[in-house]
Amino acid sequence: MTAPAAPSPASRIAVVTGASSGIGAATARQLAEAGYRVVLTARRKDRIEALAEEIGAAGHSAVAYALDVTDRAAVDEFATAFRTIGVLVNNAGGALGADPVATGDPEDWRRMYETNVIGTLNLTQALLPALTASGDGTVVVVSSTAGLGTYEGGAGYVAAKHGAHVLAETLRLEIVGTPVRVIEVAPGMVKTDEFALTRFGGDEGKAAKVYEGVAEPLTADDVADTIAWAVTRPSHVNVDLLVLRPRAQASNTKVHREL
Ligand code: 8X3
Repeated sequence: MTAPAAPSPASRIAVVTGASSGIGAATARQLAEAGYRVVLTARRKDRIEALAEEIGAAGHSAVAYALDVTDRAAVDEFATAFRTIGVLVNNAGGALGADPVATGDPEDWRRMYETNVIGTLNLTQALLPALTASGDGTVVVVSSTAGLGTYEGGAGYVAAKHGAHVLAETLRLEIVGTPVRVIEVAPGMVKTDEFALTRFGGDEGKAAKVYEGVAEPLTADDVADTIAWAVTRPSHVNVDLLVLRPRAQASNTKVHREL
């Protein structure tokens, strides 16, 4: 097995979006442990500041920067802080609603496109020069199995995640030959504190139903582990796309539930 590659000095900074909870927070912790200086971004400043403190107390390096990925002016301002960075993890995003196409709220669709696609576009465009300047950059797009296939009630989210998937795939084509690789990680059912709750507007009953009877949904740590693994492969290795699901989930529509 190839040992994890230690980040070179020019590529030691890793920016993680949506780092205030779930997959983003877990990824930040793991990249910090892998030797990166982690820049935590999210809208909720108090959360990322607490996480930066926690990572610092564990003997690693992290700073917090409050940022809304959909605010392009703020993203551009953020990017001026970096001459070089090694890793950008585009994790911010999420689902809103699970309505059929016939009745879905266009505003939910718009917001999902904004966070999952435009947010990723904003950060990637703004930081690509610094990733390239490092001589060894990695863009990670945390998409979803919803980016690869659809399911009933999922169209708004599925459409947005397909957008994120296409962004990753196209960017890889366009920047081949530069010292930047593009990794897409597509998780299936992950049980985090907020994903399903946010999707269902805070309705705990509906959120719980998502995972009902599923033996072991993935955890944020499972996904973070995969991201950290892919990022720490030697520079010439590009893990294009990694799909991960819990064992109990065979597809977007085939989930084993013990009820
Ligand atoms: C989460 C996977 O199945 O809720 O990105 O769309 S799913």
